[in-house]
Amino acid sequence: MAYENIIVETRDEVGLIRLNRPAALNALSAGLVADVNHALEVFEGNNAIGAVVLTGSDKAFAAGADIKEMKDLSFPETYLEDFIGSWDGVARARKPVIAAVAGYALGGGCEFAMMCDIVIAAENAKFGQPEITLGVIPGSGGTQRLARAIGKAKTMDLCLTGRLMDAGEAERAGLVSRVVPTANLLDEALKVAAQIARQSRPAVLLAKEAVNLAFETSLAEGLKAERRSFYTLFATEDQKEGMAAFAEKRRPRFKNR
Ligand code: CO8
Repeated sequence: MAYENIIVETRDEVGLIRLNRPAALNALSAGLVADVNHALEVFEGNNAIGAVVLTGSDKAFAAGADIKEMKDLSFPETYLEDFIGSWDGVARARKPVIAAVAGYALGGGCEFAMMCDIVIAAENAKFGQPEITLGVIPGSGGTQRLARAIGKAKTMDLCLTGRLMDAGEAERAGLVSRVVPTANLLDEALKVAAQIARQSRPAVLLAKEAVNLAFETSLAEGLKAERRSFYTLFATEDQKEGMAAFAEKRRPRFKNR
């Protein structure tokens, strides 16, 4: 399907979504978010796809929600219509989504990246929650997911001053898992996604669910759920195959993919 605001491709078992509003530095408009949600739903329903990469351009992953589109909205229009209520499709994906971030990831762009499961940053990446400089605050995780990812001190600093954080600081703070040369960003992200897509799908989905639970439940409940999922995977052929392959010193051939 052709989209107006994104480019969608598949690379073997990996789905690739590129944000594509270059004139607006990939600012997140309602149309762009609807396109991303739709493309993700298609990948979710496609058994041939095991992981998704979400990326932008070398200059911008996304420079935030589209300020020109929202500047004249009133409180009732935002609240009663829940203006960004459906903008968390990325966070609702069950398959792993990897953000490949080059350039600006600001405001909703940073929040979009944080909805992904792994964030890989190019050396030129810049993260920030500059909403305060527009007279508002983050609206989709910039105070919540960011605080869980990098702690209170830096989250307060970023949200209250609106300053940007470079890739090195973002990696040290724990927001991104790896920093790579800008020219290699997409290849590295696709490699990581392909590696995930090769694993047993039930194990991948349960691993993602279990890690996410760590941010939503008590340690005791999280450990119980983790153990239950661990035991459950012994009901899969892939567990037999994975452990047999180890014992036989060969690569596993997982079927549930
Ligand atoms: N919205 C609309 N247009 C934008 C945006 C944006 N967020 N960012 C950039 N643009 C446009 C510019 O207006 C400009 O358009 P034009 O050529 O027509 O004037 C074009 O993109 C290029 O931008 P600049 O000329 O400003 O490029 P620079 O390289 O000089 O500067 C910056 C790049 C620093 C990124 C600068 O563009 C900037 O500060 N942008 C705004 C960043 C920002 O404040 N983002 C937060 C927005 S609020 C928000 O995200 C709320 C989130 C709500 C929840 C979202 C859920 C996912």
